[in-house]
Amino acid sequence: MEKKFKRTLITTALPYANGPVHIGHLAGVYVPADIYARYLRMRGEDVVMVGGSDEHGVPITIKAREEGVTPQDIVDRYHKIIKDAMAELGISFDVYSRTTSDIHRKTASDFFKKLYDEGKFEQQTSLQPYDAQAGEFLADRYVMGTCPHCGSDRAYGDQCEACGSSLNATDLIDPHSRLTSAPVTMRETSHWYLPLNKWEDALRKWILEGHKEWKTNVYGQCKSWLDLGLQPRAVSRDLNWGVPVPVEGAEGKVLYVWFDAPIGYISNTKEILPDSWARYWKDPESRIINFIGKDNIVFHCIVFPAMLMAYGDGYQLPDNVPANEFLNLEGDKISTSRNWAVWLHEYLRDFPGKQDVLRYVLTANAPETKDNDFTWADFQARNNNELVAILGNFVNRAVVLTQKYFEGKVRRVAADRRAADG
Ligand code: B3M
Ligand code: ZN
Repeated sequence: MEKKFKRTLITTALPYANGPVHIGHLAGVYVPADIYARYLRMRGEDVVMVGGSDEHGVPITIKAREEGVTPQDIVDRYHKIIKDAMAELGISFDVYSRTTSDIHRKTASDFFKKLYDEGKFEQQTSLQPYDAQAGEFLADRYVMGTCPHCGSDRAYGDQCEACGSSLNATDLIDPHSRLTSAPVTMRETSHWYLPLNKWEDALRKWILEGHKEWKTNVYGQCKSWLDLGLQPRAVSRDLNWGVPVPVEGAEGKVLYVWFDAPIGYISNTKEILPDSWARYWKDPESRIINFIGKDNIVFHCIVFPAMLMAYGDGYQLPDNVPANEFLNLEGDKISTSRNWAVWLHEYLRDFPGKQDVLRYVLTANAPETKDNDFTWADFQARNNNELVAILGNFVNRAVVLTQKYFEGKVRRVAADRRAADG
């Protein structure tokens, strides 16, 4: 039996504010989430859609370093570009905020503090990658090397994008620093770890037994993760950009970006609904749906749920995590660093007034079950053959026949009628 919910919280993955958004982000996350939110609203349901920029983490500091500006300059620039472009495309966020907001810093900091005070973390001293030439610890993405699983030589210290496996920097073969290209050395430092292993049984039960209806790509990734066995995961980093770790003796340490970012969904809900936000998070009659891309599955299905379980206090886990596959561009993987993308803000500039054409093409060609390809030839064909010829003709005939047989009058649709009846 399908359970009936009173309200729905739709979350959309928070794009890193280290660049503008492109059609891959749109097809994977924002257009499908927007369609779903609009559909529920049309049915008169209580729905809130939250989004915002992910403004912490190494992608931001790498970009700032490349340009010789501050991380704050980078996030201010791209947050505005992303926010304006999403609004112009008509993505109907109820809030589009940012993880550098005061409310988010406080929410994330308090979240960590509660888990810390309750002894939910393990503190471990370990050897971490260090760039002796730069005199800095190297977080995740500053380390590059060869993936021990698939052999790709472009794997990062937290994840291999070629095969999707999640990594620790110490797993990499021949790791080197992206700052100076120097070989990575190891130096001792102390961090807090969330013992995912302690939540493994609960996660297994919740996902593998409780959510067999999830998309096969999502369920399958979760299953292989769980079958490999979960390990404690560090939730702090030696970095000078992020939410400071709110405990004594943690100078120079910030929350790991993947610890603070999903808490952004909570902060953003609080920001627009300061009095009623908890209804969307803690009422068992509410449901939470996380729209994400496939590279974010483990964080949304394993790590964040484990954080919420550890926190307790009535927080609900997502009811579903619809993750899309990737959209390629003209047969090649979209890449910010190679500037191989159709950027939303540029599309909006080059095709003024044509928001719906892009939305239609990305929907018709959505990478729901496999990676799909966007080509300009297909864009043109769908515009000319499907929108202009088929839809245009359909609308034209409907209008002509309505004039001819119904005196040009149209019956109200149900949602309209409800609104009119007040
Ligand atoms: N910013 C990763 C990404 O853009 C990350 C998502 C955060 S969602 C809480 O792929
Ligand atoms: Zn790999």
